[in-house]
Amino acid sequence: VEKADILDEQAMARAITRIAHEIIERNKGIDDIILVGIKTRGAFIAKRLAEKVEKIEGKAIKTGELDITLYRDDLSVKNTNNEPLVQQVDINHSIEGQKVVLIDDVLYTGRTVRAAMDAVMDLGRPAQIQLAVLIDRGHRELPIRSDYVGKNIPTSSSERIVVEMKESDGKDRVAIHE
Ligand code: 3GP
Ligand code: 5GP
Ligand code: MG
Repeated sequence: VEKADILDEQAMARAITRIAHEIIERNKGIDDIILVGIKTRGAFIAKRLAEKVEKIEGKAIKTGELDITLYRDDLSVKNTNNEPLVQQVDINHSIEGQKVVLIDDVLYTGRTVRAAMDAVMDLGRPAQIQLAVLIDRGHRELPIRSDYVGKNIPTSSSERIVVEMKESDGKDRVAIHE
């Protein structure tokens, strides 16, 4: 059951534009940055951020992708024994001394981000790892926070954030479902 719309197409575009500016400002440019999207929708957000950043700075930014699958019977239920598993690492740049910005659509327990950080650090020693998410829905189970947030949405554990993006869903929209 749909309860509320959180972001429409325009609001999502504005959030991504703002985060692009924040990434550039905080890092004083983009020379030592790699944007790494967590599939599926995190990778779409990463691609949109990369396009935005490249337009603003007038040069290319390094990008990559991680495929991390969660083994949960019920995706809305936390506190299961199942952990996210890194399936594929697609980062064709040296990590050494780079600032890696992980990007996901929704931040929840933080376990996926932890798995992503492990995968990145297996490749080398980054100077920093930062995190950007479109939605922070709370309920962290690890000491993880996002450096860049599109919107904070306090949720109950039984609620779900539905993220639709043009690349996979034909439209851009974020809503809460019960
Ligand atoms: P995403 O890969 O684009 O993030 O995990 C598969 C999909 O299920 C995710 O798409 C996400 O949109 C959706 N989903 C909704 N709630 C959850 C959740 O609590 N955990 C996980 N892993 N996915 C969820
Ligand atoms: P985690 O619990 O590890 O922070 O999140 C697990 C994965 O599921 C992440 O990729 C996250 O984006 C996604 N996720 C968690 N909760 C939700 C949700 O309510 N809606 C959507 N669309 N994705 C979610
Ligand atoms: Mg996700």
